[in-house]
Amino acid sequence: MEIKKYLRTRFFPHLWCPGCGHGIVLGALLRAVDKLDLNQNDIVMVSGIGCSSRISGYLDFHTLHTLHGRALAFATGVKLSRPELKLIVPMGDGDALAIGGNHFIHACRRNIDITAIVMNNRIYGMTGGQYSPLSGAGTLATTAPLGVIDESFDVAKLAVAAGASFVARGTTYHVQELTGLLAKAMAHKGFSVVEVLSQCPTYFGRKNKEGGATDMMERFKDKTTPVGSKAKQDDTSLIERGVFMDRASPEYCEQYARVIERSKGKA
Ligand SMILES: Cc1ncc(C[n+]2csc(CCOP(=O)(O)OP(=O)(O)O)c2C)c(N)n1
Ligand code: SF4
Repeated sequence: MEIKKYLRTRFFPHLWCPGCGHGIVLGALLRAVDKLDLNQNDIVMVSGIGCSSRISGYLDFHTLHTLHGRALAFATGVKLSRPELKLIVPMGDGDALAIGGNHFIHACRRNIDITAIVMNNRIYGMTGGQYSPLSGAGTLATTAPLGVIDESFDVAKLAVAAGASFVARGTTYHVQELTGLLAKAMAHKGFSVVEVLSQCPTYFGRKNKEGGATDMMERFKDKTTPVGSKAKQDDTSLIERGVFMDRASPEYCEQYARVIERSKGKA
């Protein structure tokens, strides 16, 4: 794969810390785009604010770097006005599920044809390590030096319950699997969500004494298991990877086009 054609190399070196998982997600995403043979001029990437959201700056697609938590709202507008384009929205766990939680749920419910990538490093990386909705009780963060008391939740289950028609989870350790999941998500018609367990060694790793980037990735290997595996029955604390939902369901822009047709009929 000729990776450079997808990159805006003039913006390099990138701002990610050494060992950050977000660059691995970028690599997997590009391999998925290449695998599907998508035309980069047909791709619109919309992002909010965060280390994860910086992905849009480095890629030579049509890109919009918008407001923290509002990427899905902007992407919905783009998709409704140009339904033929492929929309990808990379978000951090804070971006997608704290300030942007409302937009996330409603994008799932509408089943609009957008691929949302939730890069879950369990922390607000860009702003200095504040705890996020996915940090989890008992973890440490700059805003919780004595331990987080808020419980986290399962993004994949939330997405399924809210109506997303494709939902998957991968990690930065299982990079080939991640490429496959991202390709499936982008090929899917409807709202697709891929949660990626990604490491922030600078804040989450350091605060929680998880070691360096490679130790954190080893943990993704040890603490996850393919969906439906026997290992999960034996150890319920394991986090499942793979596809949780993949179903055909009416897509929002197509439904909206029918409403327009009906309105013309009435006129
Ligand atoms: C409306 C608004 N509120 C707060 C911020 C500050 N802010 C920027 S990025 C961010 C959180 C970043 O965390 P996350 O979305 O999880 O992404 P990461 O940096 O960890 O990849 C916050 C709170 C902002 N830019 N705009
Ligand atoms: S602060 Fe964390 S999320 Fe942000 S670039 Fe550094 S390692 Fe990555």
